[in-house]
Amino acid sequence: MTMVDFNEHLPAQQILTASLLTVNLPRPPKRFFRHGWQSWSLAAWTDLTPLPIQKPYILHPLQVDPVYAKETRPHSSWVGAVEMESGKVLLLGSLGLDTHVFLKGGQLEGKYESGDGEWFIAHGDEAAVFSKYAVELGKRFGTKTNKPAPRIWCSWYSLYTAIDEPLLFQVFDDLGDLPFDVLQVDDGWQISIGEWEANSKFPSGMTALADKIKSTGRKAGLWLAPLIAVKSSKLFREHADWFLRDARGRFVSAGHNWGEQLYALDTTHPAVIEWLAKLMKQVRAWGFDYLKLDFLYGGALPGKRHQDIPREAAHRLAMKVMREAMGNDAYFLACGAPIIPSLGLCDALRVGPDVAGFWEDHRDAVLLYNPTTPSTKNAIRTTLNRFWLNPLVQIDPDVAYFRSVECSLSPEQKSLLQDWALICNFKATSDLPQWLTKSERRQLQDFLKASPSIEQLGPYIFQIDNREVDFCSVLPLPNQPTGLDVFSSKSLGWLSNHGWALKVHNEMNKKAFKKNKAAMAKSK
Ligand code: 9PG
Repeated sequence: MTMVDFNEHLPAQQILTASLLTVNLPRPPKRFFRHGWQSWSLAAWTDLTPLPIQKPYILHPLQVDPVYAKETRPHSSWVGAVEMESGKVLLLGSLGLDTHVFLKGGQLEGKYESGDGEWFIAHGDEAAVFSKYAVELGKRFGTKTNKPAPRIWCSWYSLYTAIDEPLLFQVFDDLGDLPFDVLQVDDGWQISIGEWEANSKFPSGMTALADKIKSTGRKAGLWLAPLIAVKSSKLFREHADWFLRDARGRFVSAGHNWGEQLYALDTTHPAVIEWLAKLMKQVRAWGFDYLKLDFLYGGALPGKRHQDIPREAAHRLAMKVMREAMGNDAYFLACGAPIIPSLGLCDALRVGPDVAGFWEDHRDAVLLYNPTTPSTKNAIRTTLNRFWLNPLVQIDPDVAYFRSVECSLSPEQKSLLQDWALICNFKATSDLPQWLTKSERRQLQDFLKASPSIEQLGPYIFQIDNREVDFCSVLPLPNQPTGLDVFSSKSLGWLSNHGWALKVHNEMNKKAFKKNKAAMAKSK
């Protein structure tokens, strides 16, 4: 174990090699910076009181690092920081994979899951220490690719899984001259999670879908979740031996979604590597040049692998194989992905949870204490706290909303989200052209064409051209339940841990998606 004291002799920045590194703090800090493991996991400054364990537990593999999901002391993936009384920040960040940082009493502790590796320690101004950390990460993992950030229309946040060929073809036509570079088809086109072929809602097939998009003068984009599968898929039925198991031989859970249990591929298995490469080539051959690869945490879950390598190295292996197979000329957006192990291997990285047509959901925020589920506040909060990753990868804050249909965001909340997209320089929306009023369509048009000058004035305040925008309203974490909510929280926590309850919830969601679709047909 290596130990350093945080006192006046500690260099402003240094790199040490250790498997376990402890920094002794002279006084208890004011705040702790925690950085969630993957795209959707929370990144935020928090106080030092134990954080409630987010619910439902059944979703831990899909929302946080399952290894540390039940740790209530302040802790963080790869990098943690403390703010001292003086306002100065001490950052402890690893320059390797499979690492975790804890605040234990008066000590900041960094730990490699196996072996040892480098640690970066710096103190000073918050912005300066994070930017120096990013420089060191960049040297080891790579920095931003020099592709221009495309402007994307994505089918998810309006139609969800209720997409089909006639509907999408209609949308693509109706987008008219809106200056999008990519039209991206999201979840809902595939036979199942694991079977990446067109389902019966796309009778003309995937090449026809890509061709239709290309005929509008844009690039075709496609969503896939290549590292996970459901048990009912052909992939799982035919190749159960390709899936990740624990030391006792049981399949490792990759969480629960679409009303089904998810499983993860063992990306060190030679047949899996071959399959992944073939899939990427297939998708390119169909004509898709923009790939949103999602649920990528599946490659880094803990388990016993065919090749005995650390879990995040296994994730990088899968990322490399997919990147190489799709070719460097494809645009690769990684989503639901462990953050540091994805650097240098993708063009863009989702750095927060999903946005939604609402600000915050009381059930998820307060009753389940879950900051990773879709909500505009959750999305801006986590992405703001990951803005320091900007020099390393194109950061994706998720889509912005311009519509009033199927959206309860206030005009101020919508502007905040749009401004945040301008700052991140990642412009996307799912708004259906049919849903936009004339003035909303004009706003979208202006947004897509804009290239404002951006200056960061403070951790959460930016200047966009001559406007100052303050994002502090997204920062507060939900209050813990009180009164009747304590009871509701307990019962909901219990209920939501059951697969059948999530299945019922999924069916209700699907109904709502179909309602959206019907609303669209009516608005024609
Ligand atoms: C398609 C979607 C969209 C979206 C992705 C991802 O349970 N969860 O916590 C959870 C979080 C995000 C999520 C799905 C489930 O969404 O981020 O943009 O592509 O998949 O299914």
